[in-house]
Amino acid sequence: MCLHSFIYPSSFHFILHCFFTFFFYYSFLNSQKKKKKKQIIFLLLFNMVTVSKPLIEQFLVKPNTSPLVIPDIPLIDLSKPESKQHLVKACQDFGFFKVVNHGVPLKFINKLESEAVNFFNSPLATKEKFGPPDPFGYGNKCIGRNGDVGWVEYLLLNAKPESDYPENFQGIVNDYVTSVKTMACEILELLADELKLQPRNVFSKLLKDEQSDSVFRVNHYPPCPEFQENERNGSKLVGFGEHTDPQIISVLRSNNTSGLEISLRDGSWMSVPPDSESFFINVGDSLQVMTNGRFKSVKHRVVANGTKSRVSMIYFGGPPLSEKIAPLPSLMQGEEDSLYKEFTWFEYKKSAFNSRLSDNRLGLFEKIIAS
Ligand SMILES: O=C(O)CCC(=O)C(=O)O
Repeated sequence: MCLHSFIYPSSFHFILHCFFTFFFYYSFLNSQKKKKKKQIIFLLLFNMVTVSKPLIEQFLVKPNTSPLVIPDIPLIDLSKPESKQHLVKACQDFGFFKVVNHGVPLKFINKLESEAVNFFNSPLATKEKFGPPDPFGYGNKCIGRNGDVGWVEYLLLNAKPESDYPENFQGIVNDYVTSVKTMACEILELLADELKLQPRNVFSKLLKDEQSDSVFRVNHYPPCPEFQENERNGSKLVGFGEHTDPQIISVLRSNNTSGLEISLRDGSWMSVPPDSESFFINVGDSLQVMTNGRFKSVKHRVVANGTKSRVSMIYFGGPPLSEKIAPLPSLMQGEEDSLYKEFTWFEYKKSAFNSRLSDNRLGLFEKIIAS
């Protein structure tokens, strides 16, 4: 797919746009005096050079350092009794892991993926009927409302059962989300067990609550052949800029196209090999706070590529808006101080929505502890 076809529904629309733009400038020029005409032509030429070159450049980032030693992504088999210990270790060390034997039926995954592919293959005008996202709906290249862009189109949906979805997604999203949420709750309960927290649903009840503010997102990163030229210069094409997820836990599944990268403690970026039969789990900011920093909310990003399309679906398990997010007292040892000021999920979400993707969103809620 070339640049203009990702922006315009068809080449015809692109040509029509060029024609009217040319006509507009031509009539405008004819209405000006000779000296002014020269200035305008100069400005136009200048703009043509700077505007035609940089479209792709808005989406490029220079690669950061790669890890010296590439660690293994923790792999957790949910059918094994010892998975609890591994889960806690993975949340502490990486804030990220892969799960197998997850119990989510393959047919739910496949149905949703094929419906997502149909949706993203439909004409732009059809997709735009579901946009712009407010906060739910179809979005294209603009992520959030603070100027973040990525080589991605997406559907952001409410994860509550019976929400209003594009017609072909009805039922299919519910089946998938219900099943993935069950897995997320099981993981959260195993974590609570291993941390000796009572009751064991201390985290999972927030996702199970009727008022849980959970969302579901399907992302499509189209291939971008124009990018291959830049790839040779060592740049990367941003699909989804670096960020942490604000919620409690995120459950990600993608097709077999790579692109996801996680940030390691030394600041390097590690590419996560895709695996369409497993799920990847991210610790979110809220879980980091509830564990007073024991679990790490993982910084991650997606790089798109020149030839293959990536489709990912992510369930973001969040608490009710009124929920106070604070370190669990039963986890605090001795004189341990809370690292965070108190806030509700509503306050944190609002603050996150007003920030850029890469901002340190939790920074605003950290306490400065006198030593
Ligand atoms: O598409 C992906 O693989 C991850 C996207 C992501 O991080 C997000 O939607 O928050």
